[in-house]
Amino acid sequence: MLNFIFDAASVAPGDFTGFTFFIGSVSMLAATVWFLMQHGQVDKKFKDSMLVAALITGIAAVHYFYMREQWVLTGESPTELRYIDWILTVPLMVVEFALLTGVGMRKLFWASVVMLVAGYFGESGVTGMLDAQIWGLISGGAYFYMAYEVGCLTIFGGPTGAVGTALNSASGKIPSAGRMLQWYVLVGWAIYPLGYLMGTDAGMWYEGMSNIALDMNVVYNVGDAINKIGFGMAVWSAARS
Ligand SMILES: *C/C=C(C)/C=C/C=C(C)/C=C/C1=C(C)CCCC1(C)C
Repeated sequence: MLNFIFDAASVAPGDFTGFTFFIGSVSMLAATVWFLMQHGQVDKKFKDSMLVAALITGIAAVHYFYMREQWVLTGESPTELRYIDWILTVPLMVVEFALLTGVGMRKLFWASVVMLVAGYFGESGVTGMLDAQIWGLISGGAYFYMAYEVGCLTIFGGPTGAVGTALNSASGKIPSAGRMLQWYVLVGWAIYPLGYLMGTDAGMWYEGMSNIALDMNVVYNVGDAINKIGFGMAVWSAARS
């Protein structure tokens, strides 16, 4: 049953990108075990949050084992696997926000779908209609809307949507976790458009971004570690205090 872990092709020496896929797969698995174990230790109102954190890293772990496999065997970006992972885990992060704030998240859910579908179209080139830059702008618009809705702009005294209002008021279940969540969306999530720019820079004025020895996949893998494991740890530490 676990042959996707043990039969996986190994990473060649010097393949830094492959190495980050490997580290990603193992640390996602370890984080999942950790969150599941901590599930029994935290206060009742945090139990669902811990379970969702474990689900997020668990789903990612499976995808990372397959992504590593594809990278090692073909040397190509595992774009489909990557976006399947995201389309499952990002809405789960939205569920996590809902658990922390007690506010319904329908708008955030749909915005995340737009953000990821547009990103996939741009990165895969399957549509052939618009180029990566236009899809990137559409995706970025949905991201910006989410950041506004969650209240990221209030960090700078800016406006916010319903979710941000709930997060910033004491009515949220966990007010201090609210601020943390806003920083994750504002800074942690901003890693991804950087990776996207590096992966789709061919022929653009910013071509050469990808020459700084950082592959798009490395940037995405670091982003995932911060936003899936790091965010889960932050929820856990809020639950412990
Ligand atoms: C666990 C995975 C997470 C939290 C993935 C988040 C992904 C994003 C915030 C992606 C955003 C993108 C843009 C804002 C524009 C370019 C295309 C994307 C999809 C990379």
